[in-house]
Amino acid sequence: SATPHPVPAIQDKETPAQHDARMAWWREARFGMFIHWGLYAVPAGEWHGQRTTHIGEWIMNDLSIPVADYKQFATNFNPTGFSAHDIVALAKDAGMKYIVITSKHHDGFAMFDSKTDPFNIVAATPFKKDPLRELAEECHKAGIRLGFYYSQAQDWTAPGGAAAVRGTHNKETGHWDPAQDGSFDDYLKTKAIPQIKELLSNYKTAPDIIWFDTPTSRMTPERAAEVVKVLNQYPKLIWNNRLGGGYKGDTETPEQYIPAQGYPGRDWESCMTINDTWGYKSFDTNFKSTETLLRNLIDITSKGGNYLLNIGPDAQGKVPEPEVERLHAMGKWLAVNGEAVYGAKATLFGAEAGSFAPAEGNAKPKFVPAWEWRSTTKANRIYIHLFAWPKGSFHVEKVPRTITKAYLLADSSHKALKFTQRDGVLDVSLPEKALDPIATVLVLESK
Ligand code: FHN
Repeated sequence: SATPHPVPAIQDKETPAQHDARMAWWREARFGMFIHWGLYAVPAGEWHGQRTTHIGEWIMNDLSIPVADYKQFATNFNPTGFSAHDIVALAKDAGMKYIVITSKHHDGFAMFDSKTDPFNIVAATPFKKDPLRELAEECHKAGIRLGFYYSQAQDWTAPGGAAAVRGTHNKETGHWDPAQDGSFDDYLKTKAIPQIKELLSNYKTAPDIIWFDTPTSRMTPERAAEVVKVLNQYPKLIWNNRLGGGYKGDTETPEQYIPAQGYPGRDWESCMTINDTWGYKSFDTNFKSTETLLRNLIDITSKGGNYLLNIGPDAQGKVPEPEVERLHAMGKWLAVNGEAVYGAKATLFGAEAGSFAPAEGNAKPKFVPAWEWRSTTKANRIYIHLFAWPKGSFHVEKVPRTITKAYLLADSSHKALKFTQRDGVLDVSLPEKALDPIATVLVLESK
């Protein structure tokens, strides 16, 4: 059995029923918006004529930008195009139920009004406003849940936050400038923990999620326990598995892939980018198609997880248009077919059912969209999300329920389709053409 934590977390103390109650809204939600927005939007992937080949928010580490130079970006950060109202409206229109935004990424720059450290958007920029406050208010009005991403174990501009061997340019921990020297414990005590407290108490309502990123070996059980003491004061808070120190948190967080079997018995959320970067990069135009994004959402839901899909606003605070377009298109599909996603549970046919080419292994980062269909489940309904349209009829075996009616969700009259079911083998007659080329949902009702 696991070693007991120095300080028990909420997950160690609550009953299964209390845990289910705390996770209920999150399990219902299925689809959330990740926002990577910070000072790295100013260089937008390029510094002194050099383009980073890595993700945009890592530019400081990737190009070994000295702390003082990086901090200079703040004097040019004036995102007057940012509208919390528009971003929340975009999330809502896309059918997303929650937002998780970077309050402080590895670069150490706080995107909120922090009294702890002046390296923040209110104190260090001409903008002078707190976008997280605006976001908190707009989310509250719109009924969208809000989470704050916080990089607790790595901070490249705070002394001690980027601790590694001096002089080693280490891509994982980042340490290349004497200004980064210092004690990790001091960093935790004087910056990370006070800022986490601020995030939990600055606004009218406490956030619904703290999304930690990402543990290093320095985040020992004893150090993590100091953070847990703070989290324990917020009994409704959901937090992920990236705190460190052996704390498992509430959610598994596969990044940029869909685990082939999901995580039976654990809540989980795949976070993914729309192009190839989290933080804005002016020259990354490798946007995934709406088809891929929507089928990712369906695939994830069919395995019992949530999809946290990222947008990367630019230095003006504007969301790149190709991202906006795709989110609107997803929302259009969800407006018709959302019933088969929100609150839906994993497939009854096994995670690989419907695959032409089953995804391999948990760690496989590549998305293989060669499927015929995916399935999600509710109490009296099985949903078959058809990606490829079968000729004449849909055939499936081992149906574990007695079906009483079959129809297409996108057919507003819910006209009954003819079907036969014998020994669990079901055949449903289909119209000639799919109602939606990306995914047409066949509903199988049972008593
Ligand atoms: O290093 C970060 C990365 O920049 C990004 O924030 C992702 C999002 O999950 N997480 C980290 C790597 O795990």
